[in-house]
Amino acid sequence: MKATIILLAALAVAAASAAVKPNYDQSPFGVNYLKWHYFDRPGGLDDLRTRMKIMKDAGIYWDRDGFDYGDIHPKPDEWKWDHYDKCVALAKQEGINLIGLLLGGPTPRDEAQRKAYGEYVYRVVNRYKDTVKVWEIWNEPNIPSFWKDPDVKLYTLLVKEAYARAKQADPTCTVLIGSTSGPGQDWFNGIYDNGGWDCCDGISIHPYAMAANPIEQGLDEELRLVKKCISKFGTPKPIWSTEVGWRARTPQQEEAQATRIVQTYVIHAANGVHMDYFCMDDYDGWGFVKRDKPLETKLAYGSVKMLTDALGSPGAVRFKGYLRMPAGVACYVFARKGNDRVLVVWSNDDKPRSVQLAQKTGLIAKDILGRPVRITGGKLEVGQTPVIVYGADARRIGKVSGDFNPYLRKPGSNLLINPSMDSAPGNEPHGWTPGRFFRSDNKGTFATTNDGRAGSTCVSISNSTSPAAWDASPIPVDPDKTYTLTGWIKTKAATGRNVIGLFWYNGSQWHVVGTVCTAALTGTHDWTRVTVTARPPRDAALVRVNLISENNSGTTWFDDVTMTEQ
Ligand SMILES: [Ca+2]
Repeated sequence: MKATIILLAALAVAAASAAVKPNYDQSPFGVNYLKWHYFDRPGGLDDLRTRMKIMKDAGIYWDRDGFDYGDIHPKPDEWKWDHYDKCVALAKQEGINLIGLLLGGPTPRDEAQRKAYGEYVYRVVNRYKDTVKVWEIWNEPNIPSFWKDPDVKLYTLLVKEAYARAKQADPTCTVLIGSTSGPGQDWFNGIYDNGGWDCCDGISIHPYAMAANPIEQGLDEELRLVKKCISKFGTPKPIWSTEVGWRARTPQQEEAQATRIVQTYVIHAANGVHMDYFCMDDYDGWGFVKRDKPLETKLAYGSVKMLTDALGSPGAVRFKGYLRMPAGVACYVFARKGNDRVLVVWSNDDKPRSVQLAQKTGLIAKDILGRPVRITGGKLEVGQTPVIVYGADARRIGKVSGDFNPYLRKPGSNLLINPSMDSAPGNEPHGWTPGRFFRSDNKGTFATTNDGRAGSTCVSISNSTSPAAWDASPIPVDPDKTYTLTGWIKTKAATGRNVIGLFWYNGSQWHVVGTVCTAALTGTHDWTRVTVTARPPRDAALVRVNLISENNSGTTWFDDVTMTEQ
């Protein structure tokens, strides 16, 4: 979703026989990006080495970085390698694994441009094949920020060309395709429909959230739905999240950012998905390193280090399952040596909850900011900030199972965030926004009032033009399931169109791929229940519930909305 990634460059070498063997392990922790293009100056490589050490100190051994087409091939007869040679050689020496992002030049629209891109892919992969084994074809081609007028047919043609040329250079490399802004099911369906599915070894996605945190985002469900989508294409292929992140622009936001980053890494690890955090630098508030010399970090840096220490990095993370917890608590179990286990526990919201573990002794707990957490007789209190529990023993902690994943949807449960609207800090209901995502659609008077059902909080729209709607946080949806939307509407001298609707979005949320609405109300009515049931279109990845009041010269109130999955 990042509209502005500045990309870089990189590559390299063949001659570093004395170098440390690259660490091509299965560590799932990565970052974007070391910004190699900043280091093409005296002393620059030493700075880059410093940054690699900072990364590794946090237990992160993967860097996703750009091998910029324009830098490497500035003129028809010129190929410039020196800078990338040095950077890749350094990564090799330092044991940093690279994901090479192959991006740059004009959007390839014709055969000549595709062939030219293919030649660049061949040359880059061939030059660095001893060091760089994972390559990604373009960045976020499903949004106009990176690919003018996104067109999955054209992208698939590019993938076919690039895959053939990459494999010609290095049959053992891994080629990732997609690189979608958002979960991208529509994009992968399109690649499959256009015959490109065989031209990849894995897919990449950028599951940035438009929600408050990964729990409200439904990140666990989102990853499982992407997996389900591509499982229909045949041979299973791995998913890599090559960009995802959370901002903290002030010190007061840093604990929440650290929490979200750790939860995001843990949820990815539990789903077997590699993840590159965007980004190590504090670009626009996203990162966790403010400055490298002298090192100044945000809280998330220490939290990530604690997590990678606990889970083991470098090396594969061994997720074993979940412990059964009280409602609102998640507990992930990871294996260390032998029967040694480490638990990561958190409460879904800011309500602290009591947890009683089956193992009563030998446990030590700390939260991810390093603060000790009291644990007595296996009992502890957990809040939103994740707690790491050390000293767990596989033989004493009780049953560990995938069935205890707290984010598995239960039939009939309400999937919406703050459906009653009663949580309204700052006098706007949490999870609800006036106006539609990516458009304004807020022409009218939008209010949060105490006119709700039984005197509770609700929202209203008056004196609206068309279009006008309250928009809910997006929720991941499964096109194989059916959804029932129910809500309550009250009207006073209402005109126009007053309904509640489901807006199905594609993964990037740049396109509404379908809508369905309840029956409409006009005139004056006390609270009236409205409902509609529908199945999402195949390309839907997310749904936003909209509370709609268009061309209304009166007032319409909305409250108590539910959306369930069947
Ligand atoms: Ca309410």
